[in-house]
Amino acid sequence: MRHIELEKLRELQRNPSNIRNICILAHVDHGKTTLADSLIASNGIISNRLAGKLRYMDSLKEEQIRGITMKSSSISLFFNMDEREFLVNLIDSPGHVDFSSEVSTAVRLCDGALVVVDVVEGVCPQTHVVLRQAWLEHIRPCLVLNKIDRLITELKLTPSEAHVQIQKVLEQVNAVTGSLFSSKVLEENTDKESNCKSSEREGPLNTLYDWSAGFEEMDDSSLYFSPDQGNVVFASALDGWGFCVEHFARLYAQKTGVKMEVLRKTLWGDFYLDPKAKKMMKGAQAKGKKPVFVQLVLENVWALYDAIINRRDKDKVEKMVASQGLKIPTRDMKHADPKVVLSSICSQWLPLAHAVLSMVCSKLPSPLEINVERVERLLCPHLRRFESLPIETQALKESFLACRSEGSDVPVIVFVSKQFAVDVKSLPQNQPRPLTQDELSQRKEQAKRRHADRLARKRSTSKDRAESSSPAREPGLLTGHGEDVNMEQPGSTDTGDEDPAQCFIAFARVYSGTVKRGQRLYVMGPKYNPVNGVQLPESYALPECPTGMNHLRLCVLDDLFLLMGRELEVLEEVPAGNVLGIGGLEEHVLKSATLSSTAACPPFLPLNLEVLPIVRVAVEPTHPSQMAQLVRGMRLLNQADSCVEVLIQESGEHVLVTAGEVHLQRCLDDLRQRFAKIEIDVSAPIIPFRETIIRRPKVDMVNEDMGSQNLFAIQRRRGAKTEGRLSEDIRVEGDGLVTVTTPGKECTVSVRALPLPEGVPHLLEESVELIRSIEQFNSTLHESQDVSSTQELPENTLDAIRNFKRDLEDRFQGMKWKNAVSQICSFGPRRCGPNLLLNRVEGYTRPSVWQCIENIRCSAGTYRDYDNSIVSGFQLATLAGPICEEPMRGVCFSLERWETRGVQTVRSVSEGIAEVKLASLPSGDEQQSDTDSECGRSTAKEGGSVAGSERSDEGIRSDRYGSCSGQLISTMKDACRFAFQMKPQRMMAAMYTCEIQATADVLGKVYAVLSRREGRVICEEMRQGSAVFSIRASLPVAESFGFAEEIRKRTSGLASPQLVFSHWEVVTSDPYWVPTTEEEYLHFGEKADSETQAKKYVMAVRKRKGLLVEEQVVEHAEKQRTHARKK
Ligand SMILES: Nc1nc2c(ncn2[C@@H]2O[C@H](COP(=O)(O)OP(=O)(O)OP(=O)(O)O)[C@@H](O)[C@H]2O)c(=O)[nH]1
Ligand SMILES: [Mg+2]
Repeated sequence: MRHIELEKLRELQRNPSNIRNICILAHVDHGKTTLADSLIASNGIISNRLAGKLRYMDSLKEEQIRGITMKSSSISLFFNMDEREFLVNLIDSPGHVDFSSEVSTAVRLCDGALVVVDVVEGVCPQTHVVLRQAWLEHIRPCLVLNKIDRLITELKLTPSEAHVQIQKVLEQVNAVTGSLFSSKVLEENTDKESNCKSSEREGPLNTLYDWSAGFEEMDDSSLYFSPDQGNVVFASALDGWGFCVEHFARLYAQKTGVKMEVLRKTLWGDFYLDPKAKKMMKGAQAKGKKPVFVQLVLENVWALYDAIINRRDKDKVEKMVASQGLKIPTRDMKHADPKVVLSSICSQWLPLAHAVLSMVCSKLPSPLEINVERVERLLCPHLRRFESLPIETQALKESFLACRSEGSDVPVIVFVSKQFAVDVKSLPQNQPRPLTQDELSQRKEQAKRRHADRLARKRSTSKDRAESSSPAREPGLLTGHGEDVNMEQPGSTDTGDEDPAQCFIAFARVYSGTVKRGQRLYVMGPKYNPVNGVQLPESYALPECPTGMNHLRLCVLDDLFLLMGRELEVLEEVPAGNVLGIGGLEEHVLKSATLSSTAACPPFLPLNLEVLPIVRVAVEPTHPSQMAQLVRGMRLLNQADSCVEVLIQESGEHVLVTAGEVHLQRCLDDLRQRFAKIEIDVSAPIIPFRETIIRRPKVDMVNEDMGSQNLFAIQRRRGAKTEGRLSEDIRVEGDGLVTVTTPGKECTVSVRALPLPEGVPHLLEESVELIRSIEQFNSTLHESQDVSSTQELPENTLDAIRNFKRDLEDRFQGMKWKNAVSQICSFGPRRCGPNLLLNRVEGYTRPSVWQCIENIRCSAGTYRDYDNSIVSGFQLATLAGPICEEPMRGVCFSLERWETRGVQTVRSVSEGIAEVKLASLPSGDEQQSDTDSECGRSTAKEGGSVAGSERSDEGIRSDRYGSCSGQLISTMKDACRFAFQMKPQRMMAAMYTCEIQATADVLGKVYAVLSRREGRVICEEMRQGSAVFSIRASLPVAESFGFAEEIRKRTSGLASPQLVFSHWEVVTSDPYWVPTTEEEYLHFGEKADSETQAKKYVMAVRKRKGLLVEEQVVEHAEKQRTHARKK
């Protein structure tokens, strides 16, 4: 079986130049795990015959049942290439979109990647994603064009047709890489252009901007996949064969006499073989000749398949085997199953593992070749420049690049990308190990002695008792343990059940230094700032964790493991450049972390998780008494899964947020069986919605033009709807301006809600990081009295902010939005969301949010009193909208008036009739007179209103600062909510895009399922050379549960969709719609009880949240009774 000793692998770990850390990336089901099987079989860990069937890396039960990989796992392999011995740390990753985060964890630890593409399906959505991830992490990819056997047996293509298909797929993959490359060059050029003035940039700078400049300078030759460069393997992982063109070049160099170098360059491409001249000629396509690749390579493969699978021509097969000089065991040759014969021949003729591993070892970089750019990016927290880090931190770059393990001054740097749970019982130290000769003989001695003792005792005691006691002692004898062990056994299993029985192993890589068992290292929290760390005395000495240091802890590496797929091997130490497992970090690390022996090390750049968790469910134990187990289980689950989120909501519910349905299923199974080990009840998925407003629609529900009369009807309805909640302090004007006064009458605010122009919400969501930095900068400015003390943002962040501002300005066009960008006070909710608050108060020039990119700096004094309350009110309003308390999206609140009165007004309790005023006064009217005349209240005013930037009365501020500030928050919140309600409100549904591949005969069924679930087909195209249609559709998340299952059932498993969250979309129907026009009455009836989609969503959310639901009840129950009696 396994023919590589652990000792050998340990020895190889010490030579980083011969280590390759690689991962296998691909779209789901393109054959990653099958490929890994072949590579594992080459090390004798599994048998060749089982390779491709076992899927060794899918060690979880669910993975085997579902047939998809759900987590990334690593295995260390040995490979001997031209007398050089290599250690390949291979990580298999999942391709299903729900587990994309696992790909991120794998990619971070690697230097290279094998990108697998199914030649029939071509480039699929996840292929794009994984190529992008590899690109972002700066790791070098190689390509495996897999499932070539499908072209032969399934599609029945000729070698020439197959050649065209393979070429097309290769072009597709290169197109994706090309677009990644060009976007990077353009980005860098823009950077250069904006940094023209800063002298820090190296190299000559063009004053004239030239688009092509970057492309010429950058070397992209090694970027593309090209068989003649040796970075492409053609394979069938299932049948166990694969080759590079080099293999055939070597073969034909001997046979044809053409030089090997020439063959390698010409085997792939538009060349043909001139048999007379024995030369390779260019222009096969133009001259209608057979390309060399078809003639010398594909036709041979096709012939073999034909002979074995189609014709079952044993003689021909034997001849072919003999001509290649292969030695196939007769047992295999005579096997009834042609697939066995085929894989037996192919694995000798074109061994897949050899082709792939030689490509890996010759084309992919070793840890020594880690690129400078990657190191700087890893060490640099987001939006910081490497040069701005402390000198000690910058010096770490050298350690990274050198990847040294020895030396007292070499710092240890380790990155943990995730943690995974394993059974404590399965840990190597808890497993029985084979006994050594000495131990065996010792045990024999002991057994003999015990046996003699027992015989002696038997003789002395009565016969009966001796007989009854002997069976109980027998097992003790067999296992070689004494009687004590037998006594202990039941007890130990009991504690095993009570025990957590799960422990965490960190999936990590050593970037510098050597880690040792029992070593103490610092754990850098994500917010740790190395600036504080460098001031520590004796940074390498690792004393007790310094007190008062935030985000820095100390941990002990209890155990080190070599990851061998399903197994672990104990290691004493691991040198730089290796992937390893670390035990005993669960107390210190949540999901990912940076460990180091020096406090100067910054936390690494956070993992770039491609998917956002979106599907949420509430869970509770079936037996309420088991709450504690559930809480513990959820905590463990959170630690074990890089993408899951675990929350406790205000309502006390325990909520699990996952990336998709499959992920959810897996998390729930894990919770039930591994972490909580209790029965749990799961709620229906909680689907996120957003609330928004739109421009007034021009047509009604029956597509009739809306007249002014209709408009009035809507307004009246709105008025009636909100009347119950209005108090005397609220006034509404015809154009949607809402004025609200605080209960204490100190402040009055007027707010108008406007829908944001198209594209703005998306831009705001995309720029969350920038907005956070802007807000952070402004809040430090706001708080500090001394403006000069604030820290400046780095230059590239400032550039990004400038671009962001410019983009916003471009989108805010028209008179309505004049100066809007400079009037922004805040983004919300949570100060970084897709809604805006504008300050349009006359006479109050609020310090701009753009202060970081402007030269003007304003300190706390320049803000008006209670400015914070206004912003907080806006934040609260946007966090939960009035339709069903879901967050708002795409709403702009414009604060148009804000008045602070001098003295508190006295209010007579008896008078206070709620009244809504519609369209009677222009918005510019004097606030004070409105209030008086409209509400008809007697109010005693002293001092009158103090508008604009004038400051309020000192006395009031000192007396009522606390309560007024609070009141203003809720007043502002109400004002925003009412302003929102004055506009046509809509729900926004989260949308998935799904790609479905289906054959023509099941296309109709796919469409039927899509339309029943409110899905919309975006595009549909037929894949060239096959009868497969590729459909892209968008589908509301709310309708997606069970969708994949339904599609699979209806199409008998022929189509399976991948759902990826794409965007938010406005649900066109009005949730509050009631018929108003004659046509609508005619069409929908007086009660209009046919529920709109939006209303359905709103009701579901409100019901879930325990809010007021206007449900239709049976009005005339007796009628039904009569009806029943008649029957
Ligand atoms: N015909 C053919 N089928 C293959 C080949 N390689 C893999 N398969 C099949 O494709 C299916 C998926 O293979 P896996 O290896 O599990 O794919 P994967 O990429 O690991 O899938 P995920 O991990 O779920 O993303 C299995 O049924 C394999 O038998 C191949 O070369 N030819
Ligand atoms: Mg897999």
